Amino acid sequence: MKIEIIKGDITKIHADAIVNAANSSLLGGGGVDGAIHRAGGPKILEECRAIRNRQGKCKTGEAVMTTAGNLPAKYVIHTVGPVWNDDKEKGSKLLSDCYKHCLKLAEDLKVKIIAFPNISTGIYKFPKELAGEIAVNEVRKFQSDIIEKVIFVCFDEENEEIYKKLLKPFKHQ
Ligand code: AR6
Repeated sequence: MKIEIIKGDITKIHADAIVNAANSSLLGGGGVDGAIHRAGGPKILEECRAIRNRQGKCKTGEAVMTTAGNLPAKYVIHTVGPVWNDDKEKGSKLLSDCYKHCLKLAEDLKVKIIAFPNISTGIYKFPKELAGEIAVNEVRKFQSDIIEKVIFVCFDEENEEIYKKLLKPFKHQ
């Protein structure tokens, strides 16, 4: 699996799936969630509502999928990251679960290229360095014959620098 870093807006990315850092209501919010719903249009929210009606809220660490409305991607995989509350062990486990469940769901959807935002590092205040370590570890651990490329989309410079540093040792593999 190739890993790439892009600095920018995930709603502009041409991937088979982009990941949304949602909340358990699945009904939208601020940050990347707001941007995805704004750019993707009402179809995404409609599908999120249908999921809620079917299975209720999405628990922290879990993931669900919708189509991507007007976005260039095919699918949006909505995952709910943990809110940082100083419990490093519990938070780390839940954030790892987000990446694992998104990758698993992407495989089920036969996704070749998937783009992740820096889940939980905005409104949910998860420490960026730790979140980056978890993201890179989970992606590197995940063995897939289906997913060919994972893109980490960093919106802010701090995250971009963190990811560059974390991925430097693997650059020539
Ligand atoms: N493209 C890529 N990354 C982005 C974009 C974008 N357009 N906009 C923001 N980011 P956040 P969270 C980055 O707050 O911390 C929502 O209200 C941002 O810089 O979007 O998981 C949900 O509904 C940060 O690095 O998500 C939840 O209630 C990263 O995306 C809550 O926020 C995540 O920041 C989830 O909080």
